[in-house]
Amino acid sequence: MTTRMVGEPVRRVEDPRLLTGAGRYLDDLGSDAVEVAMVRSPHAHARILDIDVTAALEVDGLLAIYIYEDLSGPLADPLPLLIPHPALTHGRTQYPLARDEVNYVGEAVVMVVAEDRYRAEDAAERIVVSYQALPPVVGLQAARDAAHLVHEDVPGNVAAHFVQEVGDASAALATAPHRLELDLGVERSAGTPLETRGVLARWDDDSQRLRLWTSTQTSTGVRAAVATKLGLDLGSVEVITPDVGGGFGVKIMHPWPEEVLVPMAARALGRAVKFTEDRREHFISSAHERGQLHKVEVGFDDEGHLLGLSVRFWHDHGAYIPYGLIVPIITSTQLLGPYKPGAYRVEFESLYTNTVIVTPYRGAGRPQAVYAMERTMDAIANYLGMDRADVRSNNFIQPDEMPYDHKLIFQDGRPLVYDSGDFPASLDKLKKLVGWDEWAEFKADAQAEGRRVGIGLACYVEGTGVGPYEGGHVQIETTGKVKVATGLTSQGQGHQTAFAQIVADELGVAMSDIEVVTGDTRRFPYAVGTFASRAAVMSGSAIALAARAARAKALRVAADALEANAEDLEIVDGMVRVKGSPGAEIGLGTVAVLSNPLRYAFDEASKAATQFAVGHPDLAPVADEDEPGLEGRDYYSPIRSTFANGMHAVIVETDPDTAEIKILRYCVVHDCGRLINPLIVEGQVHGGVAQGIGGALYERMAYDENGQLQNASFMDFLMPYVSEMPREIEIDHLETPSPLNPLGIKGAGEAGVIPGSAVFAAAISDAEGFEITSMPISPSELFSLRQRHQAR
Ligand code: MCN
Repeated sequence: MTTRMVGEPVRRVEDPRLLTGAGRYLDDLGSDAVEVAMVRSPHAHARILDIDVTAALEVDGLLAIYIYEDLSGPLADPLPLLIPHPALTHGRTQYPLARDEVNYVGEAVVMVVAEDRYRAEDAAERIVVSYQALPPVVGLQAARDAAHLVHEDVPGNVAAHFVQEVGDASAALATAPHRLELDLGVERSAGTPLETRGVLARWDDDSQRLRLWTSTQTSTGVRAAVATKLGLDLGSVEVITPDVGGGFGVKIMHPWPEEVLVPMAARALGRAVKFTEDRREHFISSAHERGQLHKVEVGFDDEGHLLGLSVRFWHDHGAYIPYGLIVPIITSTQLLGPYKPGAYRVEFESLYTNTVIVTPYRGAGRPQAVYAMERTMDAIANYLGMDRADVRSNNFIQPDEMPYDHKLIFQDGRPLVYDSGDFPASLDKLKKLVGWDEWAEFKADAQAEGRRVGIGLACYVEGTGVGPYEGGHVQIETTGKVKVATGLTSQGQGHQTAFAQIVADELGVAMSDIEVVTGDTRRFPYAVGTFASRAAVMSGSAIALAARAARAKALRVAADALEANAEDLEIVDGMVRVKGSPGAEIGLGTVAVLSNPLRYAFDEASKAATQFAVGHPDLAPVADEDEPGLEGRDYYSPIRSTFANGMHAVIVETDPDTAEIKILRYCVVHDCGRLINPLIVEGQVHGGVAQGIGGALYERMAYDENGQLQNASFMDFLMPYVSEMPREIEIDHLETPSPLNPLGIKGAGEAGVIPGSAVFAAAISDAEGFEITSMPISPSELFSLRQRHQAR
């Protein structure tokens, strides 16, 4: 009997290769390529007066210098605005090279191509750009004050203003027995993948085709953009994603300026051209996120039931908006978490600032949303003197209320309807795991020893598996091996393993006989991409459907060969056999040969199959409805997102003298529906929790008032190392399957990061006895807060 693979903690098949240094990342490719260096703006806001390249022309090995005036056709237009939204009334995107104005330090102004990077950098250094500095708008307060404008034609720096309301929140607030107001802030941060951005392009003059390798989360998006910008057919552009050393949302953007400029140069020069971003460039010219200020008003009754909730927030969108309003819209809808809010009004403004652009970073607006909502829950509990967990459970949507329609519009433009989840069961599990009911005793004992300890709890719901579609292709080879392809890309999520598990179950073949390819438009040309925790739901479902199609055909063909009914067949260990009839069997490889009208093969592995076919001269030809080959292709397109959920608790200890914040325990209860691979999901949760800890305690983009990023290196931008992580992240799973897809899956890739700021703010507040309202929080900030509270 073949063991079922879905649900098993299978070790990742990717790891032996990656862990032994055999991975092939972008910069490992193209040893023959000439290289690019970019001249970037040193000003946060300035007019370009002149670009003098004379001195650069003398650099030996220089091949080309491009400024805006060298761009023509669609390349001279601003980069596309992805995912437009009616509320985005003042969308502005950047030109591939700045035209007459720069709007953040790091904006690309000139591209230099030379025989190697050294010479490209030498030439770049000799280019003199004259600027007229303009007053920069740095930070949300400056953007709101609007003393200066980022874009002259955008009044008040307001790119978008959006309101959604269910019920009458003002009336509910006015009549509620109790009412609280909170001001809550989260600072700007960023995903910082170990591998920075990079792109390599080769132009083939004979076939007039472009081949592009790029470190991306969206290979098909890059292909579409490059084809459009260079005036090529989609079919003339191939995009291949090599190993990607992390993306975390940064590489969701498409195209980056370099992704269209490098192929342009490759075509013009007839040389392979490569760009590899350095670390400082990554900080100042890729993307950031998180910066938001929130004003919450909440009305509730004596048991803490929410009656009315009104949230206004301001979102720092940076200098341009390439990625629509995805982040603030996610905040505005996912803020509700597992709760029924009563009447709800949410309103946000997206504001331009003279800082790096904003695109979704793992969690995408949810860490801020959960922080705002969970701080509100804690405030209600403190006000009423209630247990923090009880206030939450009093407001939970109950399992028998699923599907639950919030009567709001979600980020994908569809109704915000939760499909599944059992929040009371999750909370019970978390309380048991962390010892919630024993906490008061633990805390009292610790306090008696002069220690400051605190516990925090935070709940979240996450829309995952967003559409519109993803596809899968499953091909059974004449060797009996199976090749699987899907168009989305992988950045370390273990897709090769998880997708192979799905196919192993659907086809009854060993995982070692399955090869999975992602992010290669030659293998699968249609796809959306890897973001929003969607790969498992979208490609996992599509691949399962494709495998089912391949299986159905295998059974049809084998039924002919075995003179049996297809319904009486099963596939076990790669053999199609008649149930209950030992000996009547045929290998899948043989079935693949039989599915090929030529019915002969030259390779050794297929010889036996050929003989089998020749020995059955009366075999029916490939049935009329079938195409030759043993393969299946299918697409999965959900009616709406499926909603994962989880709850985290952390116990911290703060040093009474130094205000150092130590993590004593970190507990997670997580529900991503049916688990394909618990080991991978736990790895994803661990990585996410690490980023959540970073967001809560360390990571922030420290801009000065001139818009210069002060910490654009790993020396200065603090991240949690293994030494800052808790010794263990304790995880318990709850599996409430999604009814929306064939495998009952919900996404898991972002979950770990989402409650980070909320849960730490709660725990530190509990330890200190005053409320934390701005994140991240460092020991020195905690120290100052203590002094301020003592002075009161
Ligand atoms: N999985 C599973 N069972 C489930 C759900 C998921 O076994 N019920 C597995 C999947 O098969 C997949 C992994 O968990 O191998 C994550 O699946 P999913 O939730 O579908 O998320 P995606 O694969 O779409 O990954 C995207 C998500 C996002 S949005 C960011 S950002 C992120 C993340 O994943 N960036 C990452 N995890 C990352 N992990 C690494 N190493 N590097 C990144 O850049």
